Parts: sequence; C-alpha cells; structure tokens
Amino acid sequence: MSEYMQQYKNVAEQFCLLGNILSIEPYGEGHINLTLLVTTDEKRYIMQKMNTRVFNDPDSLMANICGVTQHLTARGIETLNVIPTKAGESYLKGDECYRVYDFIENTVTYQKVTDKEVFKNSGKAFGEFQNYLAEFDASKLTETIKRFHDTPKRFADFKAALTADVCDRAKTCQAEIDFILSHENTYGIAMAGLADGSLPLRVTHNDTKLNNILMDAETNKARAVIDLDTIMPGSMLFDFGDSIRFGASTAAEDEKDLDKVHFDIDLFKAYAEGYCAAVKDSITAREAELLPYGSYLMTIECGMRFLADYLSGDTYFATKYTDHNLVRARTQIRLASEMEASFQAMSEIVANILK
Ligand code: ADP
Ligand code: GN1
Ligand code: MG
Repeated sequence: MSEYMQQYKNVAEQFCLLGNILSIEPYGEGHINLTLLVTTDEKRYIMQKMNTRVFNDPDSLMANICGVTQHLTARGIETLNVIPTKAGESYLKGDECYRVYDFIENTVTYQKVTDKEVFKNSGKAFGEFQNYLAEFDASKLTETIKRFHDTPKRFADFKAALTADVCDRAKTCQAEIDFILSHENTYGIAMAGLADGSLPLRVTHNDTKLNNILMDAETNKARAVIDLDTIMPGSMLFDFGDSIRFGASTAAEDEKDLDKVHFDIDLFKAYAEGYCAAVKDSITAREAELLPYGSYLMTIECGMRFLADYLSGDTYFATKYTDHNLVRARTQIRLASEMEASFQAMSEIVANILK
C-alpha cells in the first residue's frame, strides 16, 4: 500500500465516492493545495487537502466555489463538480480540511505552452469564463485573499520580507532585489484605475495560468477552467496578464537556465487573439490599452511574491528544492524586463485585433 494510500484512505472514505478505493497518489503541479488522485474500481476523483494557511476561511471559500460552479452548470458549462461528504457538507472540516471533485476525464493540463493553437484556445476559454462571471452576482462572493493583486501592497510585503531577511538570504539575490526595488514607480497603475473608476471592477478568476485549465485530450480545445479558489472582484488586466506571464514564455516558470527564458511575442499574439475575440463586446478602451501593462504587472508581481517567499524561508509556495522560489523569481524578472521592452509591439497587436 502506498504511503499516500495509508495516510488518506480514511479521509477519502468520508466522501460520497462510488466504488472501492484502489489507490491514492499525488497529482499535478499546483503550488498551493495538496492534490491527490483517488482511483476507485468505478471512477476517479481529485481530493485536495486545502491550504488553510493561505485560505483561512474555508467555509466562505467553498461557498464561493459552490456558487460559481452551480452558476456555470445551470448554463451547461463544464466545470468542477463538488462531491459532498457523507455528512452532506461541501468539504471535510477539521484541523485539516479536504474537498473532493470528480476527476474530469480525457483532459490534459500543460505546464508550458507547446502549441500556439492550444494557448489561443486557452485565451478564448478564459475570455468566455470572464463573460460567464460577468453574469454572476458579485455580492454573493467573499474575497478569499484580501488585496490579492494589489501590487503596491505586494511590494510592501516584499520590502517587509527583505527587511526581516529571516534566513539571511538577501545576500544571495541582490540583483533580483535591486530589480524589484527599482521598478516601484510602475506598480500602481491598475489599483489607481480601479480606485478612480477608469478601470471597471469585475468578477475575475485571478489565477489564470495554463495549468488551471483542462484541455480536451483529443481536440486540445478548452474543457474546463479549474482552480476556482481565487474568484473575486478584480480587473480584466489580472486575468489576461497572468495567462501571459505563464504562457507567453519560451520556458517553464522554474527554468534554471535563464538563456532559455524569453518573452515570446507570437505567443502573446495567439493568446490575445483568443481572449479578445471572447471579450470584444465588454472590454473597455482603457482595459485594451492596458493589456500589455497588465502582462508586465502580473509578471513582476509574481516575481516579487516568489522572491519575498524565498527571503521568508519558503512558507507560501510549495517548493521542491532549496532555491526553487529564487529560480522562479528569476524567470519572472527576465520576462518582465523583456516585456518592458516590448510594450509598443504588444500594443500594436492588441489594437489590430480589436480594430
Ligand atoms: P493548486 O491550487 O494547488 O494549484 P489546483 O486546483 O490547480 O491546485 O489543482 C492542481 C492540478 O490538479 C491542476 O493543475 C490539474 O492538473 C489537476 N486537477 C485539479 N482538479 C482537477 C479535476 N477536477 N480533474 C482533473 N484534473 C484536475
Ligand atoms: C499559485 O495555485 P496555483 O499553483 O495555481 C498562486 C498564484 C501564482 C502562481 C504562480 C492562491 O497558483 O497566485 O500566480 O502560484 N495562487 C495563490 O505559479 O497564491
Ligand atoms: Mg492551480
């Protein structure tokens, strides 16, 4: 019996699963929850140990997910299906919290873009997802992580981690620290736009990286947007930008060889074509103008979050080796600096698509 089977069989048995459990194994590449594949003699499920340090109000979190998935299901959109516990709850409460979803079969998740068409399809799907969320009553949502994409707040958190330097690691990443510090004057534009109303506040997904979408294994078209933990009020710039951050790169988020890491403008174009086609009726002129900036912002924000976590001793993102977060921060910084040099080209692409 596997180590995971021994540890988690009792947990899985508290959910309304069909069949007898055959195996439980770790699954996927998420950085936040512990994700397990549960196989029974009838079907497969995803069971997650929820990260309650990151999401400290699991009741509200699961109420958000149930609300959004019911909204989507009622419209015939494929989405996560929450499997209740035998006590009829949406998740198992305790010192550790768990939830179970149906495993969405015949799908794949990509950790890196290998095909422009797949990335374009993901853009279309995230754009359509934005449209579905526009019909969702925002007052029914709890903000699961406050100020999630408030970059000036993220920068303040970064500076606090740098000042504390609890692991004495600042000396190992001075160039990266200097990059983040020297770009302070670029961090405020999205929050300022939301504050003065020049950017509309929408309901957004907020974590739109490519591995948070399941693509059909045969057609490579998007099947379902997943990882619904961070659905909250936000800006379209966040959803567009985070997809570009992760996907419009020539390398994985944790590529160690920076010579392999480049911002790929053709991938930007492919995603923008898919996304903009889906949101063309709702995107405002100011949002369209700021899509390139949003891409840069989400990238450098993620870079400062990885670097802050490295400085704090890796307490937030799951890591596989000692300087994993530093490696991730470096790729984001490389991408952000290349994006800065490509604003004009990105703007022309967006303008052409939307004309
Ligand atoms: P995290 O919050 O840690 O990123 P996710 O909810 O994104 O966790 O899940 C991690 C990975 O597990 C996803 O990238 C995807 O590959 C896989 N996954 C999650 N839910 C399902 C599902 N219902 N069906 C198939 N695969 C899933
Ligand atoms: C985390 O949960 P996951 O792995 O899909 C993080 C995102 C980061 C991303 C970087 C709740 O996403 O904000 O952009 O890692 N999610 C949370 O890969 O913090
Ligand atoms: Mg995820």
